[in-house]
Amino acid sequence: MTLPKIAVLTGAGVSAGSGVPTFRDAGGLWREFRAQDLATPQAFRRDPRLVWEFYDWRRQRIAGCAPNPAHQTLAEMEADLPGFKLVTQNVDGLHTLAGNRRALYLHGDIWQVRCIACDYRAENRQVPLDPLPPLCPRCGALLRPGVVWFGEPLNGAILHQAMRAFAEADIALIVGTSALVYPAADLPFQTTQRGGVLYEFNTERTALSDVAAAVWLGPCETTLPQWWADFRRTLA
Ligand code: BJW
Ligand code: ZN
Repeated sequence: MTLPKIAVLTGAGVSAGSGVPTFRDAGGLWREFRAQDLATPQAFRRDPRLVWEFYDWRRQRIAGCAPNPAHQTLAEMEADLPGFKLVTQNVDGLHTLAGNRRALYLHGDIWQVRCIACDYRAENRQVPLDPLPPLCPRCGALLRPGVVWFGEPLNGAILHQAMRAFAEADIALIVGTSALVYPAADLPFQTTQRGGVLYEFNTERTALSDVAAAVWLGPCETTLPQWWADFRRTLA
């Protein structure tokens, strides 16, 4: 039997069950804070300390979070299916912690810092950060979080690999994302335009629900492991 090629796009909802705040649903970060004040290059130029306080607070919160059964299921899928590709919009690193070795991080990594003046970049897991804002050890300029803000281009090579994964997929799983942020929200259409199917896992319906062949409504930390257990039996 030929195993299906599966591509997965995850968003903040996959980490909600681990205690990481989402952005747009009830209790989400963009309900309390304005994205344009905290997640744009203009905001960082205007007030780097404020932006760093926001990221420092989130890093502290994420540092206390562990992968949940949805992350673990996606790690199992990567181990079991040769044609499996995981693409995430999340910056929390929980997919890697769960065991995914080839996850594509579209919006960067909250545990990376990079210099705004020279080419210094590094992993930095210090929580809380001291000093705040952190400074480049090479040239003394400001460091910034290694994430992709609104109005910034995504890493071209990562985006290219993600588009290819969805274009080649027989099945695309869309897990815990409102699918409102581009270009990530275009990825599922790469699959449907070439005859593949979408399955969605979310606590609410989204703009993609009508395009999906099936929607599993509920916390993905419950629905995704159940779906995978059932689907794996059909492959045996
Ligand atoms: C559960 C659950 C549970 C809860 N189980 N489910 C019009 C068309 C095309 C593009 C644009 C446009 N207008 C503007 C743009 C550009 C802009 C954009 O898309 N804006 C939209 C808002 C319209 N995009 C960009 O700017 C991107 N760059 C770009 O386009 O560059 C072009 C360029 C080229 C050349 C030169 C210059 C530029 C960059 C986007 C970067 C997004 N960054 C952020 C912050 C990252 C860093 C950080 O974390 O701080 O990424 S914003 C935020 O949104 C974050 C997320 O990754 C992203 C997506 O959010 P996500 O994951 O979907 O979360 P939520 O909260 O929205 O949804 C959670 C879902 O989970 C909900 O549906 C819940 O129901 C569900 N849920 N619990 C299952 N237990
Ligand atoms: Zn520097």
